[in-house]
Amino acid sequence: MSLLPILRYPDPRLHKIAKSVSVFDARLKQLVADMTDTMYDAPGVGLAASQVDVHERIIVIDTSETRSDLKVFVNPELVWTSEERIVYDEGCLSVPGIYDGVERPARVKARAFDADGVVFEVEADGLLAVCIQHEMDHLMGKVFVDYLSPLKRNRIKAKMLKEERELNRERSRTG
Ligand code: K2U
Ligand code: ZN
Repeated sequence: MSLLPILRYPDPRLHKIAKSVSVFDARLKQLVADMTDTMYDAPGVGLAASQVDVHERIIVIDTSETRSDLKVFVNPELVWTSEERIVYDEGCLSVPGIYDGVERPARVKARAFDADGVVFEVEADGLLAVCIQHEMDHLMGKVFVDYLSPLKRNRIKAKMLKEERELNRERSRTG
């Protein structure tokens, strides 16, 4: 069980664009395992490699109630999105404590490779559709607060920076 540190907004590394994976090897499998441990521990229903400062196109998702339906997406792409759109109250492990409405296509079809390099497709609606799009945004260097108004985004940025300063003060105090 290896937990990876999750970057906190507005860390500029969250805006790096991830590169495609070209080698499906033991390193990739170990990274997927560590990302999976980190997601379940957070807890979250998804995690993109960008959030753990690895800028490769890798996502892990588990939106099941029983936390027993892990989906691994390597080099994911959206092959279809619905005209119908929904607004979902999104959060993000990189922006803890902040939730706000984001409008996205209600249903999507995604194509990706699993950790063994086998291609698959998934059709999704509801939370899974939102999560796939949210995580794929991360791989493009986009955080959900980028969809909010500049006023809201600046207030969130200030709040996160204040919390980071307080966290750093606490860390230096406790050593
Ligand atoms: O990218 C992340 O930080 C993981 C998100 C995924 C997510 C974002 C928006 C909407 C759905 C999923 C975290 O899981 S946010 C925490 C959370 C947990 C349960 C349900 C929704 C959000
Ligand atoms: Zn996120």
